Amino acid sequence: MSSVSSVRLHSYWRSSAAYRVRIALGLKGIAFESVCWHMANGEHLQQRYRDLASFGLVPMLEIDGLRLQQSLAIIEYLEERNPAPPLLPGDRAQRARARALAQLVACEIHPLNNLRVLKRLRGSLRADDAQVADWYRHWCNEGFQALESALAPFEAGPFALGAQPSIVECCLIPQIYNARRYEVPMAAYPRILAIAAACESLAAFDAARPERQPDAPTSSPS
Ligand SMILES: N[C@@H](CCC(=O)N[C@@H](CS)C(=O)NCC(=O)O)C(=O)O
Repeated sequence: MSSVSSVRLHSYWRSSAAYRVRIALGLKGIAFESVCWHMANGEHLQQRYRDLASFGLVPMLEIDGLRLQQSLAIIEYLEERNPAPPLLPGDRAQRARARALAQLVACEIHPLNNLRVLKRLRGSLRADDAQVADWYRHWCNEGFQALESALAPFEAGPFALGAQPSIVECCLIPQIYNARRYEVPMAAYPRILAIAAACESLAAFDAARPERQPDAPTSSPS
């Protein structure tokens, strides 16, 4: 196995894209240090963060002398660097399916509900809290409906692709956290809920939870 020293994840406790990478690092058993940027206060928009992470988005992973951006690219890097346990299936067709399910969350749900999108709705488009929540739930439901029906025929479980968690759970579990935060009704998604329940007992998922991060507030946040 490669050296695991000096792995630093630039993160924010509530960033779901950072949460994906925390899960992947945990599943791979790669120790890391968190460098926290207070996104709600706009720290990720400051030049000192841009100097490190040119996209100005969280997460960024410092590893092997590299600075990696984009959570899915980071997870694929980790997969190639530390192949065990695999987060992608060995079979090419299954790999394509796994990536498609992960991207359904990361490319179809999350970008529409990102902090800067919600800020724009509240700001220049003058949406109120109820309208923003409605927007959030709408896109979350659209994505979860597609995901639920894509997952339903596969009964092997308990995870999306079978006996082990994969890149799909790295993306799905943080999105479920967000959905619960915005009170998206989840009863229509039994397969998604079953996958979430299977992940709950695993240490890597527990350690990656937002509330367990060093920058998580000790009292209940808004
Ligand atoms: N596609 C990117 C998304 C990264 C991203 O948008 N991260 C959010 C936090 S979850 C962020 O930095 N948002 C900043 C903003 O919206 O201002 C990835 O997967 O890493």
